[in-house]
Amino acid sequence: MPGKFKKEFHLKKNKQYNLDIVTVGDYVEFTLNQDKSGVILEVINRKNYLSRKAPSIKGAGFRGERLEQIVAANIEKLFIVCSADNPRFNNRLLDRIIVAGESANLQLHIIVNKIDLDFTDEMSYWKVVYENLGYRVYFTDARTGKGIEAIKEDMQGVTSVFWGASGVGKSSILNCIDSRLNLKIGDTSAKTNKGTHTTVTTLLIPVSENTFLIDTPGIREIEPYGLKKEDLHHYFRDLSPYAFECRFNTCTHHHEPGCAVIEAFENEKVNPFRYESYLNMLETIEDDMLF
Ligand SMILES: Nc1nc2c(ncn2[C@@H]2O[C@H](COP(=O)(O)OP(=O)(O)O)[C@@H](O)[C@H]2O)c(=O)[nH]1
Ligand SMILES: [Mg+2]
Ligand SMILES: [Zn+2]
Repeated sequence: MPGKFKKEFHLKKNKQYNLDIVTVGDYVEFTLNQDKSGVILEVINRKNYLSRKAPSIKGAGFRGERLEQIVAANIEKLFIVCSADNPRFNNRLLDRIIVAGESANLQLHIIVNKIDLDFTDEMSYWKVVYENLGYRVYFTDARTGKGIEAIKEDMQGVTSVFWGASGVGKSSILNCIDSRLNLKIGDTSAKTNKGTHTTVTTLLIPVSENTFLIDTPGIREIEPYGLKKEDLHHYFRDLSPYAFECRFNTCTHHHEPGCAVIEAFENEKVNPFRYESYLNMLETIEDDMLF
């Protein structure tokens, strides 16, 4: 991509701070050189994209604000990958990824991998919670291939991104889906019980003519980008129906009088872990964000 183009792009976007001018899944116009290298002339407008707040100082803008990091563009489905254990299932992280996926308008599915490590059957509880929200939940064991067939069927004909914490088994699952892939698999470090980052770049993998998979590096943290406190409930399917009945239309469902979400929580109409998760996310959204 020529440097001149980068500059023009930033001017055109009128200081809309995107870290990534071109990302995985983008369609581009390009010229092909004789040596088979290419020069990008134009990035076609994205239908949608999945993003988060850039995690580190590397992603800080000139005034210190954290920029948007785009994971992938032009996607239909997001398969959120969790593991039953090693690393331990974390419902708050799952809810954060759900918010990022919902706000990008993706079809969401949840994979609970390493189901062989669920000795207490805890995951059956969570399966019901998320299926009641309308998300399909797959139980898989990527080491034996158990449960992978259903995922294979549901990803036909679309572009799917696989996203989740490091070490949950994203690359292992993709290797099961297509044995030709041979993606590198990491070791979960016994010391921290956290995954090591084996997948370092995001890869778009063609499986068949219209079916594409995107493998992503694992994440430790996720904060959705550009979210306002009063909009967060839109991405919690179980809370949003109550939000219409709140006294104030700017209600954040935290402490406000006449809040129908709080009332629903108190009357045990919403799952307490989900409401807790909502509050936890609400707290991490800064009040005066620049958009
Ligand atoms: N017990 C168990 N281990 C798994 C399973 N799937 C993957 N693993 C292991 O988990 C580790 C991380 O896998 P990897 O695919 O690299 O995870 P990624 O970081 O999400 O891509 C590797 O040691 C895998 O062998 C599973 O279903 N059960
Ligand atoms: Mg990986
Ligand atoms: Zn409210």
